[in-house]
Amino acid sequence: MPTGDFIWMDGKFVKWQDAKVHVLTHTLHYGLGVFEGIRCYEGVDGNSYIFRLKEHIDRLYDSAHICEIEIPFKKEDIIKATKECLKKNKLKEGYIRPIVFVGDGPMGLYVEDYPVRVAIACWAWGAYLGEEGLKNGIRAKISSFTRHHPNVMMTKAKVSGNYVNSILAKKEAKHAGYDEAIMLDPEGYVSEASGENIFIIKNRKIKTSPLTTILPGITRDSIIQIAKELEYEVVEERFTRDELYISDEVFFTGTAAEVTPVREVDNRKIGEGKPGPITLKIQKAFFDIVRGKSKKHSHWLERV
Ligand code: PPE
Repeated sequence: MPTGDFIWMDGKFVKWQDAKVHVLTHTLHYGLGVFEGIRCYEGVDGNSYIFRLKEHIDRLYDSAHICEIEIPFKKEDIIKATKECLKKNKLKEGYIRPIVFVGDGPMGLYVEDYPVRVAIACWAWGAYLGEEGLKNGIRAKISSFTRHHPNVMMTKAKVSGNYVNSILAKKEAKHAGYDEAIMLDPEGYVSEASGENIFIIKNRKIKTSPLTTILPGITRDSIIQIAKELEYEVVEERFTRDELYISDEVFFTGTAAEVTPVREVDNRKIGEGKPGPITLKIQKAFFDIVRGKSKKHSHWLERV
């Protein structure tokens, strides 16, 4: 992974090769850490803009709150460090990864007082599911792995340990020759993909899974607003696997995946088996906003 030369760690920048942790780092053993994934785009004016930075940092603090982790920095400090990280690494465009984790010292599950550490790294990251996928759509498979039960893992928190479920599902889908896994919730309704939220469209009506077993995606929220402004009806409602099969269009949203069309699910063509017109319209509106081509929602862009 081509990361930048510098990583912000616990309040200061260190060289990439010096951003190390001890093998007895608590999070490494038990998975109790929280993180974010944020994108920065080069705008049409040549400046860099971070997409919905405030909302990502708010979610980082919410994730920490859910896990009873106290972040030893103020939100303003993390926001400032995120911007500095891009500048220091001379990245005009890229992906930013803040992570809050429990450091080394005590072991065992119940620890009264543990060291909370924070790091922010950034790197250049192209289309998550490939340029080809972004343009022509990807093939997805319903996973044999169920998405977290909301009383087993906290799905509103972006917890490191939650991603074991995602990795198992993603590997299974890739081994079977697909690009991505779609997971059902414990009751059998469509939840989300391994690292993306999901939208379906039927007769111009747009549906996305409600905030029950999913990560409340910031891209998902942006797309709901964009679609409504384009005068589509959007509902947050549970839907089944077969409803997915007979949709006219399906797409994924995520910071990394942006707006990626899905052209096939479980060997069933979705619509005509290529990105549908509404998906393409929404995708274009999204990219116009993140690159500042459209002045709508300019408050979503934070100048670096
Ligand atoms: N669901 C999950 C499980 C998830 O991990 C993500 C982000 C989303 C939905 C979409 O959320 P948002 O980015 O706020 O729109 N997944 C991150 C994972 C990337 C990785 O492989 O690491 C991301 O897109 O940054």
